[in-house]
Amino acid sequence: MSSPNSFSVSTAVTRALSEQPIVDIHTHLYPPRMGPLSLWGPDELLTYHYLKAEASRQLPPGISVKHFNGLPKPEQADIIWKTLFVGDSSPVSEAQLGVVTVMAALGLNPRANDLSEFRACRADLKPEDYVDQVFRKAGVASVFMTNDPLDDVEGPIWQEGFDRDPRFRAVLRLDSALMGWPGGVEKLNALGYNVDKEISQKTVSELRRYLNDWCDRMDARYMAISLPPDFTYPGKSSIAKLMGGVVYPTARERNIPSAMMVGVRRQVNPVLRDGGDSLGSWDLTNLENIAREWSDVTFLITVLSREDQHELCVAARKFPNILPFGCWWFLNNPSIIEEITSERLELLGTSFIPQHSDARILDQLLYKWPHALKVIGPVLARKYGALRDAGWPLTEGDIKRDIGRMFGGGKLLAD
Ligand code: RAT
Ligand code: ZN
Repeated sequence: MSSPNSFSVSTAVTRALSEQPIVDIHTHLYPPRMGPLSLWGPDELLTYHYLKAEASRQLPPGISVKHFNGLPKPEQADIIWKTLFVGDSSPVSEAQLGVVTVMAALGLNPRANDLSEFRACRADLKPEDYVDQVFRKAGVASVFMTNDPLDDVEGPIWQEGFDRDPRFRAVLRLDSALMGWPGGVEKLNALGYNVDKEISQKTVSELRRYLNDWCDRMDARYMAISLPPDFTYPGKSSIAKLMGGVVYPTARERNIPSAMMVGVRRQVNPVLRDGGDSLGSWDLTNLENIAREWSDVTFLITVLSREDQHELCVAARKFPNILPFGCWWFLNNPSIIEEITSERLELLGTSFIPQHSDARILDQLLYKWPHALKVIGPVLARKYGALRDAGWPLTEGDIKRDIGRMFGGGKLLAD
C-alpha cells in the first residue's frame, strides 16, 4: 500500500473498480436453469427493446413496426442490424455503442455485414460456461433478478423447482400483482390466495401471505415495484392502499428493503411493446411522507426523471432510510451518469449505490458495467483528488473500502 500523496488517484480508482467484485442489484437476468427466461446471444441482444425503439425511427420502406412485431426473432435481429449498424449513419447511441463494445469484447468485427459470425461464435458453448465467462469478464460477482410468480413462464419454473445458482439472487417483483388493481386478482386466486377486488381486511392479509410465502420460497432479498409519476402517498388510490397496507408492513416485518422505481409512464406507444414506455417527474414530497411514516423500513429508490435526481438526494439527506440507487433506464447514459453521480457524492458522500445494470440479456453485462464505470471512475477520482488537495492524507485503502461498499451491494445486499 502506498503512503498518502505518493500515488496517482485516478490509477488507484481504476484499479479498485477493476478489482471490486460487483454486486448488480437490479437486472432482468436469470440463470440457465430457468430455461426460456435466460437470454443471451446476438438475436436477443439485437432485439433489446432500447434498440428496437431506435430502429423504429428508421425502419426500411414497407416495414411497419406492426409487421416487424410479427416476424421471427432472428429476422427482427437482422432488420435491426441492417438498420442500425450497416446503414448510412454511425452507431453512436448508447445502446448501439453497447453492441459494438460487446462484439469487440468477444473478438468479433462490429462492422460485419450480417450477424453470421456473431451467431456462430458461441454455437458450441454451454450456457453455464458462457455465464461464467461473462461474469468474469465484466467483473460481476452476483446479480439480482426480477422475479414474478404471476408470470406465466416464470411461475411454473418456481413451482417445479430448480437448482439455484447462488450468483443469481431473487427479488420479488410486485408490479403484476399490485399495479392496476384488481388486475392481479385472478392470478392470485389461481395461486391459492383468497383476494377480492375490494381491498378488504381479508384481501390485505391474503396479499401479505402471498408476499411472505414467495419471499420465503425464493429467498427474496428485497421486494420491488415500478410506479408511475402520479403515485401519491398517503392516498385513496388502490396502489397507495396496497403499498401502505401490504408492502411496507411486510418489508418491516421481514426486515428487508422495499424498492421503488418511480416515474415510469407505461405504454405511451403500445406498438413498441417493452420499448413503448416513457417517463415523468414525481413529486418527492410523497417519498418524504413514506420515509417518515415507515422510518424503520429501508427504501431502495431510483427515479426515472432527470429533474428528480437532485430532490432525491435532498430527501435522502433528511431520511437515512432512503437509499438512492442506480442511473435507471433513460438515465443510463454517460452524460447523465456523470451528473447524477457527482451530485450524489456532493450531497450524500458515499452513502448510495451508484449503479445497477438493468441487463436483460447476459451479454449486456459486457458493456453496461464497463460503460458506466468509465464515467463513474473519473468522477470518483476528481472527488478523491479534491479531498487530498483539501489536506486529507488519502490512502489507496480508503478508495478500495469506499468502492467496496458502493459496488459490493452496500451493507444491506452484500451477501
Ligand atoms: O430498463 C428496462 O429494461 C425497462 O424496460 C424496465 O425493465 C425497468 O428497468 C423495470 O424494471 O421496470
Ligand atoms: Zn429493470
